[in-house]
Amino acid sequence: MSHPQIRVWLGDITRLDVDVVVNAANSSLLGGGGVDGAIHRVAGPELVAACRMPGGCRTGEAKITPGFRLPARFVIHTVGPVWRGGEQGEPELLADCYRNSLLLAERRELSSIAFPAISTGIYGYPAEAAAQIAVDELRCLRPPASSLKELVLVAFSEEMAELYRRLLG
Ligand code: AR6
Repeated sequence: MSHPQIRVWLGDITRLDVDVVVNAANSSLLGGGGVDGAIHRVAGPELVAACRMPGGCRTGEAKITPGFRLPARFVIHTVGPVWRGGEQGEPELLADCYRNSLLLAERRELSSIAFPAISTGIYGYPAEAAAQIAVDELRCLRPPASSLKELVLVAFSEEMAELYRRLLG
């Protein structure tokens, strides 16, 4: 089994020069606020055109597009769950976001991927519980033929970076 390196990076995900950045999108995939707005602003109008997919993207699923003007070659759009107290399947759906994004990156033979803290902004998921899910999913062993070498957890605040560092030990 393969064991990609996990690192924490503090800053704006749109500046990262990795193979693919993950976007915390909504099910329309047509843009929004938070990290989604930042990614669309930097990638340019071609991104919204590429995101016009029949059916959009359901919660927990992941779809890939080019990165256009971003330093990253691709964007994986995933839709995190809206926090409704934790009894509505939120943990499983959030884990699906990480799992399906990693699988999609492997299917495209990509080696580096960066994740924002999906659902922890506008969607209200408590930061510590969400960070634990992110760390658990990224720590899962990958298949021997996996292309993935580097997994980046992007924190947009010092608190989130500390949280990731603590959970990673
Ligand atoms: N780089 C890295 N992380 C960021 C950035 C950035 N440029 N900007 C914000 N974050 P959010 P959600 C962090 O709200 O909770 C949109 O409208 C932020 O601090 O972007 O999944 C979509 O269209 C937080 O930790 O995503 C959806 O409607 C994390 O990214 C909805 O928001 C996620 O916050 C999705 O909400």
